[in-house]
Amino acid sequence: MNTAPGAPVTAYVALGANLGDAPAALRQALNDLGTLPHTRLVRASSLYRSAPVDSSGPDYVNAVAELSTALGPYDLLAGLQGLEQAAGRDRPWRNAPRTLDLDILLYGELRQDDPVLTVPHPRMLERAFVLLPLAEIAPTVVSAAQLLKVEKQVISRLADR
Ligand code: A4P
Ligand code: MG
Repeated sequence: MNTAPGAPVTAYVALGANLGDAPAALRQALNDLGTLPHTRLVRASSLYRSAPVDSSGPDYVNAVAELSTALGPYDLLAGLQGLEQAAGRDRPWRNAPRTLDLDILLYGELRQDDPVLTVPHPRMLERAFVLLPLAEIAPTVVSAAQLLKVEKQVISRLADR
């Protein structure tokens, strides 16, 4: 599935963690994203805190990063999974608490739905913990109507990145 790098594409990645020192894990991951091959970190949102949604354990810390990457979407996904592994990610069950989760929200204009990769991320529009940080760094990507739909979800801005 590995492909040669092509022209740079803008991709948005959601970061989440609710085990260990979650803010530290997210800050480390934001740095590490810029070290992926053919990839540059363009901007990063603040860190946000919210209760687990369809998950368990401590509150989550979430953020969104904008990347410029010449990696293809599957290579980017593999790179993100490598960073999750390096952060000690265990997968005992779906939606289990985690030290680091990195999901591709958007990859350019790509629309893809297969067992390995679905973009746009199928649950992103349901989640304030994705839409608020995404709107912070990419206000034109999220509409007011989309933000209105998640406005009742409790989420607080924790810190600058
Ligand atoms: N996969 C398919 N599409 C993608 C994509 N766009 N980005 C596949 C990343 N991976 C994608 O992921 C399972 C499989 O999804 C991968 O093998 C990949 O090929 P995973 O990270 O192992 O499993 P997961 O995290 O349990 O599933 P997923 O789908 O990431 O979970 P969700 O739906 O994103 O939910 N509550 C709060 N407050 N904050 C959170 O961050 N996160 C979740 C995870 C639940 N509740 C939360 C939070
Ligand atoms: Mg994931």
